[in-house]
Amino acid sequence: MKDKFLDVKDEVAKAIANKQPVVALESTIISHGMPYPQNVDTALKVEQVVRDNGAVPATIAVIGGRLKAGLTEYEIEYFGKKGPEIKKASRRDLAAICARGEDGACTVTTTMMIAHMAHIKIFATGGIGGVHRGAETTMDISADLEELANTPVMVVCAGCKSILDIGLTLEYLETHGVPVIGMGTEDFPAFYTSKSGYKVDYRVDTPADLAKLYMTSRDMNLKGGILVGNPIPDEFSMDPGIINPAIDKAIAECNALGIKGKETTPFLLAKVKELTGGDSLDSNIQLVFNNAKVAAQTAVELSKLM
Ligand code: PSU
Ligand code: MN
Repeated sequence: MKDKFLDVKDEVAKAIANKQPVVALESTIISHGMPYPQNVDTALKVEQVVRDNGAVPATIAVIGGRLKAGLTEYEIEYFGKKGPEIKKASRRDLAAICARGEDGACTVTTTMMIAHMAHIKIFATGGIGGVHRGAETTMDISADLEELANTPVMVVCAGCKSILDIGLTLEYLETHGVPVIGMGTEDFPAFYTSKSGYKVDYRVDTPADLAKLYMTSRDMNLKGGILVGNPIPDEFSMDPGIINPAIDKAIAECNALGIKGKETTPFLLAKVKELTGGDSLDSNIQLVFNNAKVAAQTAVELSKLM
């Protein structure tokens, strides 16, 4: 399918037209979230996990000024190789990137936007952006939260990293009316570990219940998305005694170097990975697979309700 700005890959367009399950996947995680070649390998495997669980994957990106819902293997490889050279595209970048015919890596924000344009309802990622520690002076609050407040896509993530102020992130989501759901848990997960010390609003135990919740929100015409915190499986969870000091050190270095704005999150992600000697990357990959599985199963249940 083609329109003025958006290209929906044939397989994805067919699935959407036939009310079959589709799961959106983001591309910043490929270009900025992981190193090459693990990023390409993971991106392709995540698509396979979505397929194995009965849904069609649609990795979302901007290529040559076109919004893409669904990438080819070649395009995923291209994205992974170019890595952080590709501009990280948030909401404010989208028009400029398209007007200039450039490439853009889609964050949670722009993946939600493009998924919604393409009528995709469920999106799986690793972690979302949020309110940064020290935001009371820097005002660094991810546009992801604003998008969750406004765009009706369900985002399945493993919570957020404590590179953020998780408590303030949840406060912000509450203010903006975003339901925060725990998949099989009352605890909001902290990405590398299953518990952040904060509670979710509601616990849900099955993909069918997630699908029903999403449908109810849409039927009620409520604006905004739903955030699902799906904890990292125990066997891949990290030792808080290792990950927490690494995060603290990464933040201290970030502040000392005066890194600001959109560079902050990619810097922190890379630093944490460096400080944990690759262990954090393994956990990161596994939790993305786990989110893709839950998202695909939810999309399957959702297609039964449509
Ligand atoms: N947090 C992670 N992994 C990620 C990101 C955040 O644990 O890959 C990426 C996502 O694409 C997210 C973006 O949408 O960073 C948020 O960036 P910022 O904090 O600049 O809004
Ligand atoms: Mn920011």
